[in-house]
Amino acid sequence: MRKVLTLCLAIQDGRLLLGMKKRGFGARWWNGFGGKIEEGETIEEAAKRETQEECGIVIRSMEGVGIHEFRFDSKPEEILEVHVFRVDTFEGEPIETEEMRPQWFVFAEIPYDTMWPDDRYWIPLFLAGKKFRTKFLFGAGDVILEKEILEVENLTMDG
Ligand code: 6U4
Repeated sequence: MRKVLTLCLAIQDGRLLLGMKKRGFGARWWNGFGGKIEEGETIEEAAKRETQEECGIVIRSMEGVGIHEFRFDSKPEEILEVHVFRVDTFEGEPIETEEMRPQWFVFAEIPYDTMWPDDRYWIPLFLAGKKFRTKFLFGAGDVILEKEILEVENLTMDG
């Protein structure tokens, strides 16, 4: 079973916007904004809706830059297909919501130790403007058991 999710990361003035997830999946880690696709939505629409719900900003332009496939050895039949977007322009100021506490980080101070453990492997590619496809298998305690990080020219599913 494949679940499609979105993950939006905004860059402005050499800083990266992350949110401290206050509840749910990935709680107590700094993360991008995003979540599930609702019925009738495109992936892009879902990405914009979740970002607005979670930190108040309205995305005006973004680009799809990566696709992750996450698996957990406790649930091997399920693949989380996470579509990553780089948010280039938006309206409004990030605000704290029930789900997230947003904060800007200069690139040198990105808090990898309190982020999903895969982030340190692909956020540098993201910051360098690359496109990527990755696969990670997580074990108990969300440790990485297997990983594959590919830089790609485009994101087509069979590419
Ligand atoms: P709801 O139903 O909103 O309570 P929630 O448990 O908050 O669901 P969800 O599905 O909204 O979670 O969003 C999960 C978010 O976490 C998505 O933006 C994708 C992101 N994510 C999941 N696994 C990740 C991983 N290994 N590394 C990462 N982000 C991940 O950087």
